[in-house]
Amino acid sequence: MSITAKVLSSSGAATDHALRGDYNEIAADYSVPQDMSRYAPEHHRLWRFLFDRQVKLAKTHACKPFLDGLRDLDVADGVPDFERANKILRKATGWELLAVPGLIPNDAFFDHLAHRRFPVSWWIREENEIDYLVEPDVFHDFFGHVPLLSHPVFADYMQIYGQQGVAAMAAGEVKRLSRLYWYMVEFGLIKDADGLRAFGAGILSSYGETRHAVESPEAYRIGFDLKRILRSEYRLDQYQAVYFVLDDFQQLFDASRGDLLPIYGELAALPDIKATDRLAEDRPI
Ligand code: HBI
Ligand code: FE
Repeated sequence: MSITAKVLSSSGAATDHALRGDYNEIAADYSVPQDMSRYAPEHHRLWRFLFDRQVKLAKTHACKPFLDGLRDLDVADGVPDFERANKILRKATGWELLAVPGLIPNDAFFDHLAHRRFPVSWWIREENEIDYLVEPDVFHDFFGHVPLLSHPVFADYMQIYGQQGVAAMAAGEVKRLSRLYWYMVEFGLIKDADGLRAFGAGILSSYGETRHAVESPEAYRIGFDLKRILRSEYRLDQYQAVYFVLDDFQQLFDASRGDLLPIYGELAALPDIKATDRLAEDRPI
């Protein structure tokens, strides 16, 4: 099997087309060097366009730890140099970034997280796909995911998630656990001192979804519930129908740290919940 076929079959990838990245020069852990000379002026210009548009909106729509982390990274000028960011991250929480060609298989992805390494796609999207792309690029991965890695509790949560991923693979429960990544790390909301704010990377790297998730009366927002999340299907190609809202990151960490096998066992007897379902026991926010 080719490398990209292996990645596609085991990454939970949302794609039915060939992967964009070049997987020919990867190391055993799927990393590649981030060669800054590969970025042309138009790539930096596109980063600045996305960055400026998103940072304005984030000021009123993102939670404070995200904004603090983003400010400390100081990446307004162009596609960030991961080594420079690593100096900041290592000092803050011990995390580091590693460049990858795109999606990587689940086992490699979970192993990196379990060791406090976050894989970041090095390439940036094209001008004609500013608002929607299928695979994660450097703007999604870096702007969306990296700022919160400097928050101590969220940083610990991401490592726990990687460890849970390794355990879920052994138990054949990756599909269920992936819903936790989706509804929290990608599409999570939090209620903080400023009100309802976003922290998920899928939200905060998207102009449209940031407004939809935080402002839209059509969005269904309910209190965090681990079992409800693990049972809930999700949408790949539309804004989410439901968002889960944390009280704080400690709540997420506490719910996710124990042995999840008994919970998977309990949920096996229950039906999945459709992405658009609204249940009587939900706690609307
Ligand atoms: N690879 N680069 C990359 N980024 C991801 O977010 C990612 C991945 N491989 C697998 C994967 N995600 C999923 O396993 C999880 O999100 C559950
Ligand atoms: Fe992501």
